[in-house]
Amino acid sequence: MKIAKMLCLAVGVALSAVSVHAQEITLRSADIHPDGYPTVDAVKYMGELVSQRTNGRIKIEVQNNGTLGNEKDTIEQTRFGVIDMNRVNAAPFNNLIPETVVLGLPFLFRSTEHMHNTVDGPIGDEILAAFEPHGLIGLAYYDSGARSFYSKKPIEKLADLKGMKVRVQQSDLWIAMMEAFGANPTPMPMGEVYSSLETGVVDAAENNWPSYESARHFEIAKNYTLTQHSMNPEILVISKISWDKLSPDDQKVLKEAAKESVVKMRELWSAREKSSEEKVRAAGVNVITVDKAEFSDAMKPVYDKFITDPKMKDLLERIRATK
Ligand code: BDP
Repeated sequence: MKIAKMLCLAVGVALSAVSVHAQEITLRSADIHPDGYPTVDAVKYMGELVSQRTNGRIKIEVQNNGTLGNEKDTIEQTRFGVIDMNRVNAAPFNNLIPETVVLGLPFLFRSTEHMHNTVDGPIGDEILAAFEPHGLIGLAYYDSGARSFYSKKPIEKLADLKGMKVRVQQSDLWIAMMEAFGANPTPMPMGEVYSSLETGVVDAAENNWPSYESARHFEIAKNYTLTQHSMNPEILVISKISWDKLSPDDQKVLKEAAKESVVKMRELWSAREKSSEEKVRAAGVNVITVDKAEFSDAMKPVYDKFITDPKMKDLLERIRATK
């Protein structure tokens, strides 16, 4: 009798362990971009891989279009486990995680290849590791091309930015950068930029071709000036609270799928950069080329302000030395 009872108990424990193990997990992932934007499709692709590799047990549900809120707010919600995953540009992390600042520094990356070599190697890993004390696990970097100005009045030289009200992302680095360009920075979330351009709250903003096109800012700010002042990448994170609930095996599946989604994203990105550029050119946007040296020469105060301690100096030096 006693043995039978014990057996029953053992079977019961084993069964409950199985059911806990087999529990379905749906990870909600935030993105402000619309359907079809490369960041959105990359995380969906990662979700397909994860679902295949866990026999449908773990799913990623991408909630894009900013339905979960603006980037700064969703970062906070991700830190507190309200949102599981988040794909955000590096800029809104800057004030929270100083290591991320180096990635956005003006005229730092010499080429897409230089940026890839930096984020794909030990420097990239080191910056992702800096997320953990802030309740976030950095999973991957995605491309974001180069950011350039767009404005109602054409910007043809540095002096044209003088006093211009320019929307920036919510980051002290970006505020300082605009001040160094001579502009008047107005930080705000991406979702407010269209109406702010329309009503004249700002005269200009800056972004890559795909965002300029997908957010339809080209309809109002019809001059696009190829300053290409920053190649700040996108970052995919998962809440540490959600992460710690996963088994080490599941964590491995997620990490690998995230890495593989980077390869896919880079293909999607280069195609989208071209198609977005074609679309806005066809819509009659005035594309302006400038003397980039004039703009980059004005950036010394930004480096002086943010690259002060030995850690940041070292990071910057190693990025510069990267091929
Ligand atoms: C886009 C990024 C997005 C940022 C946006 C912005 O993909 O994450 O929110 O720029 O400027 O390029 O706010």
